[in-house]
Amino acid sequence: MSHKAGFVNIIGNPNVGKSTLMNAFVGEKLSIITSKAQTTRHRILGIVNGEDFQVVLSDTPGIIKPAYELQESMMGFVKSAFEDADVLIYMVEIGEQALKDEAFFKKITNSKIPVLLLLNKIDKSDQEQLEKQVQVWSEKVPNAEIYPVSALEGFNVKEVFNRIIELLPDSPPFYPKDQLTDKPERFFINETIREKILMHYKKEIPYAVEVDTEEFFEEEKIIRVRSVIMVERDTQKGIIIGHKGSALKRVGMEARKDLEAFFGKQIHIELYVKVNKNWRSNQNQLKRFGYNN
Ligand SMILES: Nc1nc2c(ncn2[C@@H]2O[C@H](COP(=O)(O)OP(=O)(O)OP(=O)(O)O)[C@@H](O)[C@H]2O)c(=O)[nH]1
Ligand SMILES: [Mg+2]
Repeated sequence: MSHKAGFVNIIGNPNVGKSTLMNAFVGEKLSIITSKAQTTRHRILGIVNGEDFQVVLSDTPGIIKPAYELQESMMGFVKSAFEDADVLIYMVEIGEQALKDEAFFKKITNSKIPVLLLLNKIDKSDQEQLEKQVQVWSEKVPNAEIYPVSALEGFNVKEVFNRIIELLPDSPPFYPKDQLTDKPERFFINETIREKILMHYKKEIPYAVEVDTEEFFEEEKIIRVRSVIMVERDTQKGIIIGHKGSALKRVGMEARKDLEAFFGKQIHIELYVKVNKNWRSNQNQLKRFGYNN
């Protein structure tokens, strides 16, 4: 029996729904999703296994012009996703403008590998607008196959997945068939906590935050973790903690709820906040948090 396998890498502007799509393909909440741009900071693998196929999806950060080291590193992940893709998914949302980064856009339009351009969030659009948009994008990216989708509502997701399988090369699997992702448990703890911070804090705060799980003990019935929320300044620390610790408590409670569902086990999270001045611009700190590429 023949077996197909390959890398399918999802790229596009911030906030267009890349992570929502990956989670829909995998059927698990591997990537965090929020209404804010730059939610995803890493390249995250989501592996979908079948008897005769293995699709290795990559969710990547939204493409931006980097302003500091962290963002440089995020764009490094995007770059790497161009290098090993067997199929490229370029996701755009209804009504958006093209990528601000010309070089990345050229890589898509000059791509030698198949490009699926997914026009997302069509649940927010009507037939007339949709037809116009398909026209616009087929001119901008003539080498792509265009699919209107709703990652949120699952519209056309299955059809796109079937097309991906058709396009994959014959190959043995790259990962064990029971593997779902390349990231360790701690990563999902960090990300879930960061998702709550993106949801509950305004302006610059979520962008100044990094989460690091320093301790992870798995017992038979419970997982005990100790995670530190890093901020860049003292004032940010006070905001994260909130009045009598109420804001921090909410983050911990909500993260615990999600993580208990994810791991299928009781979780105890100890959270604390630490100032780590300018970690976003510090190469050594970034390396420590997994932004070395
Ligand atoms: N209406 C609608 N909203 C969607 C759809 N797909 C995603 N969204 C919403 O769009 C927002 C961004 O979704 P994400 O999946 O986090 O987007 P992303 O491209 O991964 O964003 P970054 O990681 O910041 O680059 C969230 O509020 C999603 O719920 C869709 O098909 N329809
Ligand atoms: Mg994302």
